[in-house]
Amino acid sequence: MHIQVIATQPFTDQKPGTSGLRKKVRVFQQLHYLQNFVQSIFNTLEIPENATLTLGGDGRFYNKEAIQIIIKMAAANGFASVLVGQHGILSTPAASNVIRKYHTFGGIILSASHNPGGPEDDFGIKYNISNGGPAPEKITDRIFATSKTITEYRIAEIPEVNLSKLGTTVHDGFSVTVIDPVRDYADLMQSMFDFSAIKRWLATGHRLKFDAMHAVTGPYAREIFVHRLGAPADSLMNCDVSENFGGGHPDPNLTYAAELVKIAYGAQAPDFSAASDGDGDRNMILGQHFFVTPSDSLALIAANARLIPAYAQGLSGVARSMPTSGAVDRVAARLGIACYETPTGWKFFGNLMDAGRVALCGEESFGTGSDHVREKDGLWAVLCWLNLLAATGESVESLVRKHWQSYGRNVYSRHDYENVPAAQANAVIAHVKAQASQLPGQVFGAYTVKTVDDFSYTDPVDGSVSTGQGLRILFACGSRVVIRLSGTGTEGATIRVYLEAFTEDAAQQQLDAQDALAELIAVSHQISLLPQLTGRQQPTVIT
Ligand code: G16
Repeated sequence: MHIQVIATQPFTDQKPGTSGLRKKVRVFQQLHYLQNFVQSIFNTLEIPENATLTLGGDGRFYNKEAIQIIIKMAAANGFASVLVGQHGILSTPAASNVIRKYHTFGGIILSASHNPGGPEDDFGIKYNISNGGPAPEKITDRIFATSKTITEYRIAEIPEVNLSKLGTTVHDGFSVTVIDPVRDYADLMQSMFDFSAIKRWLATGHRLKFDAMHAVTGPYAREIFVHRLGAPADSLMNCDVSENFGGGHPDPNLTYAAELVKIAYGAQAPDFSAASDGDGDRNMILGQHFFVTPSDSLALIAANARLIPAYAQGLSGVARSMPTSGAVDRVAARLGIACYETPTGWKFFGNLMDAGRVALCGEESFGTGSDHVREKDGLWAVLCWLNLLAATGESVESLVRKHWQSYGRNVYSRHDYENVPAAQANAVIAHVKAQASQLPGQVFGAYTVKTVDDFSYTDPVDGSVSTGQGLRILFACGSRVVIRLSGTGTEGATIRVYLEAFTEDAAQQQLDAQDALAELIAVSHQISLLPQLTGRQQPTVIT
């Protein structure tokens, strides 16, 4: 096999964010840009003999071209083989499953997740390690450092692989196997959940609507919900994968999944509606005229996990990201199991799961998952809910309301201010930081500030420390405001303001979250001066 060594110049902006490197497609299309980053990944790794790389993406624009380049670079950098999803497509949780099931050395996942796709939109790439999870910070930091000094990359001269045809091709001892992306994943799901009970639930007049948002989970949803669980074909919507996600924003929340939300709040609303995102790791759960916040979803799954065959023996522990509400903490306390609070980013859960400390994790950003893989998993979350509905015979709304009655309600909302000029966003953060020492003790209406800090995390397994993970304003009554900048955007900055108040009052629990949090929202503006510093009066997205 002939290997070309191509001279290149470093780029200065290849720092992985919350979940890999995300940039506009046009940035990735610059000469050598993708290749530099891939070579930086490979240079960072010690690739053993006979190593296999898992490879796949969410099918967005530029996926196919990038896959061919990465296959050739894997061949030139010492990998013995590559397992690639058919058409170059693997959902993120399915890729994690492939890495684990076939014990591959690691994986490259091409995805910008919930960000829009197309020639003018976003692309992304991240490396997952052999446990199937996103590379931890110590590896992503090394990749970034390498990208700043890189001078050449290696690429093999082998023919393009026919990604549509399942099977193996070999070039000078280097093999590429195109695998069925759906079967292994669907088998895993069937082994974890009570498919017979869900099937019965669906056969006895209950209706489900699943929106794949023109993204990667379409074929998985068809196999699982229609072929294996017997749901009618019209239970699915937007299930054909498109390179630009039908021109939409494949982010399953109340704003961007508006088509599904309209159905779930309509006259003929299905019993259960759900959506997932671009690469299939996020989920949104809806009942009839009822939205379940991701934080509540996590708490409810934890509280009822024993009804799901995979967790019938109970959970070892749970974890949530810092901005996620404390609802799951209350469940963990009652169950007498450990609960960990990590920074935003699924990569922080990996060590806890590998050490057997937690079985269930979740984030307010519509991510829930368990130790069956090392990524959050949208369809898994949907199946958790279907299993709980089938096992209890309750509706989504009654399950959640009963949960609140029993545990109290962590009223919760996140306000996003997208595409803010970076200088303005930084000014908001700087303004809060500057007051950190004076705020404690100050009274804002019903709220007295208790502490203000910038969250830092020491991984209990390997002792690594991550600082600067989000400003926390904690109030004496237990309510809190968290402010941080997103690490996944590609344009300007996104300010995220997370608002949480706990109530055991039954009347308060009935309120819409925005009404219940109205005063706290006003206090957050008063403290951060966000409206004045950004000129934004309203968030772009409320979840
Ligand atoms: C990624 C990470 C998540 C994180 C989310 C939001 O999700 O995997 O752990 O919660 O981004 O991060 P940020 O608030 O920094 O934008 P995904 O679905 O985009 O891969």
